[in-house]
Amino acid sequence: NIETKEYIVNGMSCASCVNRVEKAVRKVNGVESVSVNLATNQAQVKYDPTEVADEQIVAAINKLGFEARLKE
Ligand code: 9UX
Repeated sequence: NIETKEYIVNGMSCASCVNRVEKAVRKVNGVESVSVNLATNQAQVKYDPTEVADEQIVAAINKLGFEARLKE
């Protein structure tokens, strides 16, 4: 099964930031799709929870210098 989760991503200021985040998250094993919204500072990620955990998605974004967390 595929889960859909929303993350808050702080620190993005232009469209290239969006591309950087999407590219990095897309590379994570188990991620099926990612869509980042610059206006709302949110990322929607669809992934297989048997292959990847939230923490790994957050870490992939934070590694780029942004500040991500799971949306409550
Ligand atoms: Mo834009 Mo973002 O000039 O990491 S690429 S601010």
